[in-house]
Parts: sequence; C-alpha cells; structure tokens
Amino acid sequence: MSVSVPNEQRSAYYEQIASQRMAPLWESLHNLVPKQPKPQAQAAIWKYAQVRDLVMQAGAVISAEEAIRRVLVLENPGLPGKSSMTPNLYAGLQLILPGEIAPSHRHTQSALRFIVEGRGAWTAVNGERTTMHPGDFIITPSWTWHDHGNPSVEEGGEPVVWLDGLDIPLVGTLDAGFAENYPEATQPVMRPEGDSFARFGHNMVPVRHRVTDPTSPVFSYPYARSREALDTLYRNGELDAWDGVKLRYVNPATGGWPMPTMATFMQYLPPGFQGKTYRSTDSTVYCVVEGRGTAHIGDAVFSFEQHDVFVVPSWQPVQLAASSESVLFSYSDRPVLAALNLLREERI
Ligand code: 1HN
Repeated sequence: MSVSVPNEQRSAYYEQIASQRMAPLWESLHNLVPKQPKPQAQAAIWKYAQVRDLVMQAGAVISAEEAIRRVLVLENPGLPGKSSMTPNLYAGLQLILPGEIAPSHRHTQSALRFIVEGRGAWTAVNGERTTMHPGDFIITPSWTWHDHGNPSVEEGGEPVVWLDGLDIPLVGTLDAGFAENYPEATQPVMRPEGDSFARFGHNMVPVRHRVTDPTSPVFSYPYARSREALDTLYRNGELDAWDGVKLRYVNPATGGWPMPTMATFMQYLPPGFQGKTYRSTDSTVYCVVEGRGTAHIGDAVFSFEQHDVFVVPSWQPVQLAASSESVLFSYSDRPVLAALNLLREERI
C-alpha cells in the first residue's frame, strides 16, 4: 500500500521534526550516497600571466613579518569562503621579498612548497636550511618548525614566489589542528645546508638509520634531479599514453609518500603529446613548470602555460595535451584515499 500525503502536511511534519533537531533521510539519501562522486569543487585554472602582478603587489600591501605568511589563497570557485582548492587540500601563492623573514612556527597541517619563480630564498625545517630554485619541491611535515627568509638585495636577493600546498581542509574536518609560534623569528640552524640530502638523497641511508617517522628525511627535492630523470626516461623511450613520463616523489627511507596526507608527482609531456583520458578519486592540483598545452577536465577546456595552476576535482575525466615540451608538477590527496581504501582510478 502506498502512502500519499499532501505536500503541506509533509512540510508541517518536517518543521515539527526540525524542532527536535531531526531531518528526513529520504529527502537527502541520493545526495548523501551518490552513485559516483559529485564534487562541489570545480575544475579551474589560475593563469600566472593574470595573477603575477597581483602577487607582486602584495609586497607593497603588507610585509612578510606583519602578514606572518604573505599568501594569496587560491580558492576553488565551487567552495566559496572555504579557503580550499579541493575538499581536502589548500593552495596559495606566497611571496617573499629580499631581506624579509617569515617567522618560525609549527602546526599539525603538513605543507609543501613548489618554487615558481625567483631563487636564493631559503626555508628552514627542523634546524636545516635549504635554498630555493624554480621547480624545487620542498616539504614541511606536520609539527615541524619552519621559517622562510630571503637575502637582502645587496646579497643578491630577489622576489621569490612559490605555490603552497597544505592539507588544511582535511585537518579542519578532522578537528586536529594545533599550532604554535617559535619564540624567535628564526629557529637555530643545527646542521649545514645539504646535510639531510647527503644522508638520504643519494639512494643510500645512514647505516644504522631506523625509520621512526612517517615523513621523508629529505626535505628538498631539487628540480635539476627530477628534470634529468624525466629527460633520460623519455630519451630511453618511456612514454605512457595517459601520463607521458610520470614519476612520483618518494620518502627514500620507506618508498612511501614524502608526507602522509599529500602525494606529489612530476611528469613530462613531449611536444605534440595527446594524452588519453583518465580519472581518479583523488583531487589533484597541477602547477605548470615548463611548456604549454591543453587540459580537458570534465566539460572544461583550459590552455595552460608556464606557472599556471589548475585543479582536477575527484572523478573528473582529465586529458592532457602538450603543444610544446611540457613539465607538470602535481599534488593530490591520494595517500588519504588509498589508506582508507577509497582510491579508484580508471584509464579510459
Ligand atoms: C603556512 O604555515 C605557510 O609556512 C604557508 O609558509 C601557508 C597557510 C595556512 C596556514 C599555514 C608557510 C599557510 C600556512
């Protein structure tokens, strides 16, 4: 027997149950349990040619010291007011001018830096500094002290811009955010530059090293190394029909991801490459390191150029094409999806 009740009667009933903080599941079941992901996040692109001046102007609006971090947040248009690029990930463009310091602090959110332009600024993590060059990938693991600085103009400093990727929305959802400031602007330097790279960056580890930490002991992955690997593989004939030549960054002590919540990748697309279509349940943020081409993401088509940032939401079909030799850096929430057995991918 089917029950048919006038709409007004239902509405009155819904108001009554709402007064008891209850709601009818049958009105929202299809949204709560979709047949496939229906991301609120949208495919979107930030054209560096359009935003670069605005990023530089931030240097005249506020000092790094006053801002703590002088960053323009890249906000997904489908997630307004959330300071989010995807449901789990944040992205922003940070500027540090010559002579500035971004003071030391730590937080449970994990961060990555991908250097966009300028060189010579440094970031310190756990008592060691590393110098930034375009294309370098640098990590700031959860709860590590970190500060950034840039030499003065006299010392050769120049404006440096990088892409910050953090797991801020994920940590927010989990209500697991803690933060504190270091008592001084910069943390003490305990080891010379290059120390951790010498220990862990050459396919070797110190003989009695024990893995106690879920994050990578290497905190800077220089572009020259990644670029050379891609180049060699391409010259050796490696080319995947979907990815071009694609490598993932690893924690050299475990083979796992550099940090527990974010995966990072770098891929090479030769000139004229027309990739096949792919989709996955991780949401991915791309940064164009070199070259130009086209990204089809769902119904959207974006032409990309050097330093552009674009985002592929969960389960959106993506197809990458390069009109000139291109290199793309990307990061995603893949480790989280994989750990929870929610990672699905499809090469179409
Ligand atoms: C942060 O600590 C940095 O250390 C950058 O450079 C962006 C966004 C939100 C919260 C903390 C940094 C950030 C951040």
